[in-house]
Amino acid sequence: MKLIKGDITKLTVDAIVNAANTSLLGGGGVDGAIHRAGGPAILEDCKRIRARQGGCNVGEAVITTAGNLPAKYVIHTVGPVWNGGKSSEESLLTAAYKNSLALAVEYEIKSIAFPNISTGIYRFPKERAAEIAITTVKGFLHTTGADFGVTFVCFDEENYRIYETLLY
Ligand code: AR6
Repeated sequence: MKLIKGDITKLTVDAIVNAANTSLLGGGGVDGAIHRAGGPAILEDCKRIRARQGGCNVGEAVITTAGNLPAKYVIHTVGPVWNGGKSSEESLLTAAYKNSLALAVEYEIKSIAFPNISTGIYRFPKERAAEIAITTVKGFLHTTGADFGVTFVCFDEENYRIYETLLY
């Protein structure tokens, strides 16, 4: 597992993960950045998925082209909106990481980069979100024996410091 500070749209990995919403139609934050940098092919794929299954539920994940990005795929997952912690937010965030990883295995992806899902517009407490992200990824790699590189990409300094403390 690797940690970097920066913009996930710049990474040359097999898949980058998007912190999307249930509509899959784009938004602000990292979602906005991915659609802006990747171009319209990503939204076209998202619309096809919407036509098929009506979007993406919280905790689930879908996969599209990465359009003009250096990555091959974008895995769109939907983290929970933080609502005080009593609305299954922790298990839904765990599911978002797990289901993204399961899709990665299915597509024979060898390298994947995650943003800090739910910790922006969705206001999930950053420290707890980082613990969940790291524990879930570690657990998944351990139990499945999956062999791929996972990069945590922190955009803001606060998240970067939290991950640095937890990982090293
Ligand atoms: N690269 C990596 N990380 C980024 C980037 C970037 N270019 N830009 C922002 N982040 P957020 P959420 C970080 O708000 O909380 C959208 O409108 C940011 O610092 O993007 O899951 C969706 O459509 C933060 O740590 O996602 C949804 O409606 C992290 O990405 C909603 O926001 C996640 O922040 C999802 O909210």
